[in-house]
Amino acid sequence: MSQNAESTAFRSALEVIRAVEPRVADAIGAELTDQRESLKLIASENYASPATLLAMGNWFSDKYAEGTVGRRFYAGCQNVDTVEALAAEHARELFGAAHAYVQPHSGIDANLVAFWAVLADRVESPALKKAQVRQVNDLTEADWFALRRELGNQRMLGMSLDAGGHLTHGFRPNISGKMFDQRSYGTDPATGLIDYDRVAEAAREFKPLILVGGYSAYPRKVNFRILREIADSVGATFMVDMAHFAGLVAGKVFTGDFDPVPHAHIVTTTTHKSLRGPRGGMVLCGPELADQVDRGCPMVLGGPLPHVMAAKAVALAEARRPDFADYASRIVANSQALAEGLLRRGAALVTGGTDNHLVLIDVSGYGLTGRQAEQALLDSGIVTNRNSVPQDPNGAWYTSGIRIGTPALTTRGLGTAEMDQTAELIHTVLAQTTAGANADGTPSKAKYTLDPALADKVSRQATDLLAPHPLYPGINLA
Ligand code: DSN
Repeated sequence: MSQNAESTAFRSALEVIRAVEPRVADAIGAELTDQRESLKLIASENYASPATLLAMGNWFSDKYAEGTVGRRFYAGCQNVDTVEALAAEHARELFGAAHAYVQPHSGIDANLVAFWAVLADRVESPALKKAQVRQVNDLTEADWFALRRELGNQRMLGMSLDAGGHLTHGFRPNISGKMFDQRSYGTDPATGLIDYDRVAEAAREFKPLILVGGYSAYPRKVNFRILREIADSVGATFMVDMAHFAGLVAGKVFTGDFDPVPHAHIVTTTTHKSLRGPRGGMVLCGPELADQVDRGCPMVLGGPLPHVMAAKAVALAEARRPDFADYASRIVANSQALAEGLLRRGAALVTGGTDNHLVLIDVSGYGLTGRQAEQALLDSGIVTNRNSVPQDPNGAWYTSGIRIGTPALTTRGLGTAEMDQTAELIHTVLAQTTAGANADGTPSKAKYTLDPALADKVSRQATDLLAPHPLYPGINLA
């Protein structure tokens, strides 16, 4: 691929946009500059390839395509069929799954599709059976009442939010917490690790319909074989949300007991995190759940986004190349180097380290809340996000943690030596930041003091660290 082609493509696109609304063209250009200049350590973000980005900016966006490949509710979907079938084929091959549904617009959507598929498959309800065989109009008022009661009484067991679980695994701020009677399993307070015996105990007591594995802030591998055994022992469906670590599964860093696909009944993911594709979601499952999963649209999804499915096909093709496995193993090497660098400088890490793409710093050791730490780091050119730690005394808004991840910097080409320098920058900022006070003298969870000269110095050091690894080196918008 000539660098010239990439530059020409993006420059021309911006020129066309600028002719209509220059402020949008300017914002797009500014976003590239900002991303190029910041040390991006948000564990759920990455940089998609130019081919993936370009696959989204076209007339596929104009097409309605409800239904599935070859069975649409709209005419003229032959080209959408091509890209959706390609994305699904790449996903099946990449993950060794029997079935892939690539329409979900996001991770939440993918989880909703999966929840609905499991409910439809598992809930014993004559009314639901009628509804499923397209006799919806035959349902009486009493049937509907029974249907709502039966669906509304189902149980879900997922990882607790402060231990690293995700909102969509049955927590109140998300619809899943309103749909399901939810209980959660935490981590061992001494080690920060999942205690599988406790999960089994909780499953025996609670008898969930769905056991959910997966996380958004747990820095360790999860043994999905054991979780499947627990699910089987109580007759639960085992669902894994691998949104955060899908790239590590695709890149064969997580294999055997740590690969969810052979163990779970149903697996959901986003496509834009460690998998490095476009923003979107996906569901993988065996043949038993495939029909229900394919009803995702219009059951819970709006019309599929063909332009994003085209980009998923491109990104998944990229992830099937041998160099993606190398990328995935470098993500983890970098994460471990970052963890070691922080530990050596005295930081406290949840679980004492990492074996995936993320590190969770307990910043209470620096006398800070997560919010204070996040802002001080941002002032210094380091983009992270605050996150709860297990049994967090500061709640989900202020938190006591900072979550950092390496997928994005690894895409840029930074390696383990630079991770040690990154650890030095993070530690310097956190050690030099002091918590502030409210007007009445009580400790503030948001205010902080950091010498602006130090923040500037760290910002410059971060820029120097990035300089040998330009982001999108093939794209010159000037
Ligand atoms: N918002 C994503 C994250 O940052 O982990 C998960 O949905």
